[in-house]
Amino acid sequence: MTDYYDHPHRRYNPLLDEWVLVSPHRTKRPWLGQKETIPADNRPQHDPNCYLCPGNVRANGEHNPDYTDTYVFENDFAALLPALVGAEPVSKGLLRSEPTAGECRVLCFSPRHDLSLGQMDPPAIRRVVDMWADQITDVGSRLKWVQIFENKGSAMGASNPHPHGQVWACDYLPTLVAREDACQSAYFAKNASPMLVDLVEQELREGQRVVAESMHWLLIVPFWATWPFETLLMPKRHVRRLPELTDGERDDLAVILKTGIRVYDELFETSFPYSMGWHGAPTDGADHPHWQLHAHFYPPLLRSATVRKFMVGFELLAEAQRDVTPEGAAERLRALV
Ligand code: H2U
Ligand code: ZN
Repeated sequence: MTDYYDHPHRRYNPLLDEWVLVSPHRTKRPWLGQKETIPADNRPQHDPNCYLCPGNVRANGEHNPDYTDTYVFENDFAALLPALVGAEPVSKGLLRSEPTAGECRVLCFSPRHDLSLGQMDPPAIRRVVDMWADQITDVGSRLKWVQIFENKGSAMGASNPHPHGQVWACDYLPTLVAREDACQSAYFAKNASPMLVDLVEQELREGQRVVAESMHWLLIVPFWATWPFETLLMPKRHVRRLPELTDGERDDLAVILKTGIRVYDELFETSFPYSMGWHGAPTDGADHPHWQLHAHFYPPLLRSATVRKFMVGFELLAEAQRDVTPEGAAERLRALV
């Protein structure tokens, strides 16, 4: 019997209600694409020119304190600003806009300029987990969506190698989040169970897409992944938001984060670039039982430290596409755990 997953097929993404084209037979095609050069990485523990290192001056003239674990400050170049008094939506035929308000912060993961999140030790990563959860509680008390994320590596547009993440929080549900919300809500209405809690069960049963499993967490390459080594990290029990995580779940999260990032780094023997971020129930005061907390990792690399995937051509114009199957990607990552 031929496995139809060896042939071109489409896979459905139930979180975003969209499809991805999978073309596994194409993995043997010759590749003459761009080779990027990897800059040598021998960073000092403290860089006097880094605007995130302890004690240094930022763009606005402020000095960072001599912080010893994590440090949060308001982004000096925030993409979202406090509400503009009297601002109204505008609608002129097909042209619509609305005012938005929000808040942006920078999260320093460590005083050490030379480390990445994955190179920190688990107790230090645990403090980052606590910082993330505290941001949801604090900023979430004012705004309905708190997006926590990390851009790692210049390939993902990070402006500084100092280990750091960001918070962009807003008074509306952003496009992708609104779609995840609608999809999880429709699934819950139909199945009386949160979509991603059911997914954890199914992926544990099937096993082929599992990268790592711990007592409380599951790391998989989603069946519908669009980026070659995209992963999805979920708690095994139903948890809606980061602050709900228990002590044990937070410690365990620190360990599986370290494992996942180490495996990424080992895959192409490079400090693996990615954008990662947390999705949980909106912080608008409602219960949202359909929501399950999860983190997405979107890494751009395809076949080496220098060959990355670009979303171009058919993907920009028609539908996302991948060659290597999610099962093949998971197998390669799992072998390094
Ligand atoms: P990225 O490296 O992921 O781009 O994040 C760095 C953020 O730090 C970026 O959003 C902010 C930038 O606006 N920043 C400050 O807030 N103060 C500074 O002195 C420089 C950069
Ligand atoms: Zn630094």
